[in-house]
Amino acid sequence: MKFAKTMAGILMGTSAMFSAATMAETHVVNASLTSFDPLVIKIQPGDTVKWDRMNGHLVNTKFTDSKGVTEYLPEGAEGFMSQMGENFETQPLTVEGVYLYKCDPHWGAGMGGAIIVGEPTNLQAIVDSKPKGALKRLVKKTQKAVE
Ligand SMILES: [Cu+2]
Repeated sequence: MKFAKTMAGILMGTSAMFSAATMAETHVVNASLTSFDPLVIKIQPGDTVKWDRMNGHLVNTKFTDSKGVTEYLPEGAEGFMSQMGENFETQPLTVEGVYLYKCDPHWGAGMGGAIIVGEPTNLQAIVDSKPKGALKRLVKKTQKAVE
């Protein structure tokens, strides 16, 4: 009897892991000229994002301005930076919230994007930081996507 119970526990644990693994998706964002398509992407926690057609582009979550370097990520999430031209794929994004990134060579042309993992927990905090310029436009588009 005890054995049967243990086996059931193991089987249940295994199937839970299996379903989490099969449900995780990889979402593709294409770089095209000086924009990302889709510009805002909504995914579930545990999913990954992969960028394609990245020749001449990169993705970077570090934004530099007169105040220094800022990352617009949910609390506890890790940023990322790809190599130039790399069709980069993130680790599974498990922390819910908004992740902003940009392409450094084309950020002057507004080449940035947003990943929304689950609920946009930190979006209001980003809005409250009063972003300017291209960042402000990116935040506006992110707000539009969650309306
Ligand atoms: Cu670019």
